[in-house]
Amino acid sequence: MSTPKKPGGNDRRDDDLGRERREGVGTLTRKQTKRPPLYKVLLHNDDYTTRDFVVLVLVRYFHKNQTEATHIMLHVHHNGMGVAGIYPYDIASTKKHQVEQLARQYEMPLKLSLEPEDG
Ligand code: TYC
Repeated sequence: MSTPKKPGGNDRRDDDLGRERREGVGTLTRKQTKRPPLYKVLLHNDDYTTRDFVVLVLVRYFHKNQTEATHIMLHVHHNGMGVAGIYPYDIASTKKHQVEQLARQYEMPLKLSLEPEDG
């Protein structure tokens, strides 16, 4: 049985396969649109970073609204870590560095890490 499709989801791999079948240029066509591996940006709990600072980071760098940001912050506070966002490696890495730099400026010990999305 095939995997059900998300309604309205743009499945680029399926589009590629269709084009490959028509044009017979599988390898080349697929290479151009293959999705990059994704990385989770993880936030780690600590005792000193303020809740407001974590919420600010989630709003400013990870485009969460106030409600979502507060929810994620509390999840990290209670469970030790949580996902701020999921991005291709370069974007994930840049966000990690930008937030760590901001945390350093505000003298907060906030730590972030990256983890491949698929394990
Ligand atoms: N534990 C912190 C406090 O009680 C809040 C906090 C939440 C810190 C999430 C870091 O990633 C974090 N002030």
